[in-house]
Amino acid sequence: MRRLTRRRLLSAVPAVGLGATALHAAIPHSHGSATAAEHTAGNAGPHAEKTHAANGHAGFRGREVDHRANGFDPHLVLRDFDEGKVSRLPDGRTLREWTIAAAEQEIEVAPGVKFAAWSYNGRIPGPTLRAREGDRLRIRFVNGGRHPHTMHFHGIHPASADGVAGLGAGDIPPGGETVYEFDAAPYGLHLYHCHVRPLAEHIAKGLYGAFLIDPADARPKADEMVMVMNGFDTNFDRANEVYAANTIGFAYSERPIRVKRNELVRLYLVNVLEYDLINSFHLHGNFFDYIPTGTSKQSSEFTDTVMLCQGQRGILEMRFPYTGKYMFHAHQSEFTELGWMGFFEVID
Ligand SMILES: [Cu+2]
Repeated sequence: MRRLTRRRLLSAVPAVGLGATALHAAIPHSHGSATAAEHTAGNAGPHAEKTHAANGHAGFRGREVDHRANGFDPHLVLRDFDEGKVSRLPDGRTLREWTIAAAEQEIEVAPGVKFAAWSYNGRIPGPTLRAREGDRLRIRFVNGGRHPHTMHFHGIHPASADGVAGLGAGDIPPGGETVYEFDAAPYGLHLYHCHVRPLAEHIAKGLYGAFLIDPADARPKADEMVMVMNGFDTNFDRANEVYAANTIGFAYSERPIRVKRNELVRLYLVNVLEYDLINSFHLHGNFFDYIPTGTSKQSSEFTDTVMLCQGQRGILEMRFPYTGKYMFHAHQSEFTELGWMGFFEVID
C-alpha cells in the first residue's frame, strides 16, 4: 500500500472551486464515524484515492460538517469575544476572570473526516479572550484531559505565570488545575496555547486561542472578527491534510461572511499552523491596512497579502467599496485547495 501523503492528496483534489465535496472525496474516510486512526489503518488505500477522488462522491455532495455535533460553529467563533467575568478591584482596576478547561473531543474537520482533538472549553480555537490594557486577568485552568497541559500566554507577565514546565505551577497533570494571574500588557493581538512537550503535537491537537488586549483608548467601531489559521494532520504523518481559518475547511466558502459595503471591517488574524513554516492571508478585489501584532494605532502597510510564521498575528482593516463576493485564502495554493479559503459577501 502506498503511503498517503498530503502531496498525494493534493493531486487527488480536482479543483479549488469544488470545496468541501472535493476535500471529502480526497481524504481517506469511512462512511461511519471513523477516527483518524481508523482512516490510517483501513481506508488510506487505492479506494480512497481512485474511486472517491476521480468520481467525486455523489452521496456526499453538498454534505456539511455537523457543527452542532462538534459543539462550535466557525461562523459563531468568528465574532465571539469572551470578556470574562468582570468585577472591580479595591484599587479601582478592572478584574477579568475566566475558567478554561482542557478536554479531549472528537471533531469533524471536513465532511466525514473525524479528528481526535484536544480543546479549550469545547471549541477549536479556544475562546477569544478579550481585555483592556491594564486590566488584571485571572485565568483558572482545569485540565480535564488525559495528558498534562498548560496555558502559555503571549504578552508581558512574570515568569511564574508563564505556563511552562519548571516555572510557576509548571505542567498541570490530568485532573489538576492552576490559576494564571497577570496584568494585560501590551495592548495588541496575542495568543495562548498549551506549552507541554511534544509541543507541536499539543498545539496541533487544538490547544490554542486568540488573546486580544484593547488599547486604553479603544479603536474605532468596526465589524470585528477573529480568524485563527490552523490545520489538521488527520493521518499522523506530521503534514496537514486539512487547512482552515477557525478549524473547518471551506466553512466560509460554503457560507460566505456577510459584511456591509463601506463599513470598517477589522480582522484579528492569528497563525497557529503546525508542520508548515509559513501561512498567509490574501484578499481579492481589495486592499487592507496591516498592523503587525496589533501593537500600534498606525498601519504599517497597505497590501492585499500578508505572510505569517507560527505565532505571528496582526490586525487587518478594510472597507469594501463594491458589493459582491470577495475571496480570501492562503496564497499557498496547496493550503487553499485543502480548505483554507472563503468569501466575504458584501451587501448594501
Ligand atoms: Cu497540552
